[in-house]
Amino acid sequence: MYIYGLALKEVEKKIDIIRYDYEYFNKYDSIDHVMTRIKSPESILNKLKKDEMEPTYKNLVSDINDVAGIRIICPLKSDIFTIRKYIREFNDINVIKEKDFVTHPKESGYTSYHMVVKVPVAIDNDISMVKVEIQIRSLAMDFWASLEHKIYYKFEGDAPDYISRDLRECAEMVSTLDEKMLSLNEAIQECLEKQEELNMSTKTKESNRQDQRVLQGLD
Ligand code: 0O2
Repeated sequence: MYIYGLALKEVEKKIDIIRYDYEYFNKYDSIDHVMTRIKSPESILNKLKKDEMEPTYKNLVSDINDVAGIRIICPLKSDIFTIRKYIREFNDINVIKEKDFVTHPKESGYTSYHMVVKVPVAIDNDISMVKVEIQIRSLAMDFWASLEHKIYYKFEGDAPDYISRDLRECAEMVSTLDEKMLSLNEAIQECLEKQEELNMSTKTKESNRQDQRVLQGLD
């Protein structure tokens, strides 16, 4: 678990770089917050059992991709793909698997972008490549997934059909909300650009007027 903890720290450093770089050049913070977790021993054993694997360290390393997990929560849906692009560009991050549940939501309604990466971790003069699962989602997606995880996801009984149907309906509402916020953001950006152009042209007119007054010897 110590090694997975170190791997998480490596990925967190990269996320900090993405955040700093994007904010510096775009004056916009594409990350709302980041959460990390190490999978609990119970959860690891359950997953191995589900996958019909013996509970050995070797199977843990080979079968379980999300012992170390990091979740990046972005303000807008479009930020997810910006962050994915950055992650793919790091030379020392090896992306081994990607699942796009944003474009193709799960049957449950779950949406999120998953990446399994390998990062180099230095231990006792040795470098090991350690797996970390990165989940990238918007604030709205996270709202749905966190609540659904609490109230239903791990429910193993026979839930009445209407519960999963209602949860799927909620996921659709969340998706509509995400699209609406995206288009509102674009509209706001357009307004700001127009305002900026207007300010610039007013400033130019004013400075031309001043130049003319200087030329005419009025100032
Ligand atoms: P927890 O408690 O969050 O850790 P893989 O072996 O990587 O190919 P795997 O592990 O079966 O595939 O998983 P997948 O489909 O990539 O999704 C794994 C994680 O995504 C889950 O981890 C959840 O965190 C999240 N997830 C997937 N489906 C749902 C869903 O329907 N609802 C919610 N709320 N989360 C979901 P764990 O280990 O199951 O749970």
